[in-house]
Amino acid sequence: MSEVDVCVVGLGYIGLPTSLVLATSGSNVHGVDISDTVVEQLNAGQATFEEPGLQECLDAAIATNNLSVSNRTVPASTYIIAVPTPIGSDRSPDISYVLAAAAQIAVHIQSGSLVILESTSPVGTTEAVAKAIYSSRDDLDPGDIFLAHCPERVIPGHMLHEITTNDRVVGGLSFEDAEKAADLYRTFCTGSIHLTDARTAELTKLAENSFRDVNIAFANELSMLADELGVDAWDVISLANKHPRVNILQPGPGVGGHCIAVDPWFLISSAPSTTELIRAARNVNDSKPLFVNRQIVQEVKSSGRNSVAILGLAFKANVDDLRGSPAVEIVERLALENTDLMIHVAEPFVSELPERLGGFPNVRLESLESCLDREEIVVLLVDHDQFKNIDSTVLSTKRLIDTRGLWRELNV
Ligand code: SAJ
Repeated sequence: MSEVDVCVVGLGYIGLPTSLVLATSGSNVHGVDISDTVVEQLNAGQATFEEPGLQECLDAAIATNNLSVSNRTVPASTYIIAVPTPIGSDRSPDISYVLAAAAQIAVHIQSGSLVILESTSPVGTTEAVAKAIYSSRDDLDPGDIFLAHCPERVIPGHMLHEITTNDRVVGGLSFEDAEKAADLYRTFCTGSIHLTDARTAELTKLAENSFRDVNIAFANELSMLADELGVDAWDVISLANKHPRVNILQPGPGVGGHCIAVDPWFLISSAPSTTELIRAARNVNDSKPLFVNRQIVQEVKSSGRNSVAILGLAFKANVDDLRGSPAVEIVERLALENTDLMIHVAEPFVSELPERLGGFPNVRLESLESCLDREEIVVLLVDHDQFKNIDSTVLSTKRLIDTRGLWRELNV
């Protein structure tokens, strides 16, 4: 392979698709990941997670000869940091992976290099990356390199479409930095590129995800309120949404994944006394799994049964991602607090139970058919397409807890 144009650090849910679309759009890309399994799998031509079109895009990138993958950063004209930014046990942001990536690329950087931070980050992180690079390189003067934050915006399930079509916000440490980064995105993105400064871009991304969290919290609170008042929440939402200026989101068993449930904490942590609404929304969404647990236990008691079927473990529909999933949390609590209850789980996107559930003797992963054949109580936690197609005559014989309102549409 000839000289590397872009070195992407972190080949997870964002770094991998970004590397692939860059490679298929003509850039020479070197992808870097600390996981040997990820590197081996990609070098063997296999996509590392379930996402529509990802395998085909990997095949296409390999065919261009524009893609290489290893666990070491290499010299390149542009570096993209796409590593995780989790929260710690005290819910404060942990940017150590970003700073570690900055240290890795700092050794290769030259005057005129472009560094882009894609990871969702607390306000001020792009400046911290600049500081980390310059403090380890006495030979570079501030302004010698271009630095920008270009937060990712893709939604799992539609990543490859959104990565090339969504508008992007590019925030530079200077206007020139933003312009330089925007040029790279223009090579593969047909959406508009909006230039701003790095801090504005950081806060914009956190505002987007917090906005969604607050709106889902409203739907979740409404669903609990409707339950208390004996009204169907989905009827209310569907009727309220007929108003031209109302658009209530969908309630569920809680908010999962590693973005919507995490990013609001970056804001709360930065400005604890100015983020009351954002914190309240987090608390509402975090309380929803407990509410569902109580519903299940109540149904078990009133039925006199000692087993249930749980449909879905993923954090949302049609993905294989179990990270931060409220469904996993619900099953774990149920198993832990009800040792006499047998829990049969159907999750078509996984072949084994996640570590958190694997140790429970009363939790078993089964096929959907066997769960439905055997169980009277059926709890829907994820609205996967497979669950939409269950025969309504089968469902009509069950005691149902439908946390997503999926079967309501089937008029069961
Ligand atoms: N959820 C509901 N009700 C809804 C919508 C979602 O309960 O009406 C739940 C889902 O089931 C899931 C969680 O919320 O548990 C989050 O799912 P999501 O589809 O809202 O979002 P993510 O986490 O898959 O992706 C979000 C997106 N952000 C926004 O829509 C503002 C995506 O564009 C971001 O790129 C992504 O976060 C990210 O990585 O930041």
